[in-house]
Amino acid sequence: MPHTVYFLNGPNANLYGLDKSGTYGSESFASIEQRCQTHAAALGLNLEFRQSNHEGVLVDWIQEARLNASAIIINAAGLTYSSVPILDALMAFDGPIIEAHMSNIWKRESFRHHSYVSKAATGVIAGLGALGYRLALDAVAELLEQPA
Ligand code: DHK
Repeated sequence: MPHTVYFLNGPNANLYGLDKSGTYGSESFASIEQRCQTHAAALGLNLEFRQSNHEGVLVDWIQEARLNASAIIINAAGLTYSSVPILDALMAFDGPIIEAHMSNIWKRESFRHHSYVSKAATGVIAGLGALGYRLALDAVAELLEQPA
């Protein structure tokens, strides 16, 4: 049975490629997902790639992952810096958790320098754009190969 990985994306991630500031590059969110799906398939992973603008929906999906997934990759976007409910849900998940950000959040405004998600994360990848998402998939593939 292939491992299932939930890749959860938070508010406004659907606007990647459209955002005028260029912070998140020019690739569309749909194209980023497609490249992640191709990479996950090559790694033998079953990928659930989802996006929501709503905190409670993300919490529901993290709880769902407890039953259906071996690992979580999460870019909680703006909720990274405020969401105790997302942190609490992640703390109840047993497998590896990778926190991923397109941008280098530590090079940006100071309000982006404290992440609640990091408290639950196995590791953090930031600043590499969509490449970081594929590296996050590489990381979970390796972590899931290791004996528990
Ligand atoms: C994405 C967002 O939407 C921001 O709110 C975060 C993150 C950074 C990213 O780099 O992917 O601050």
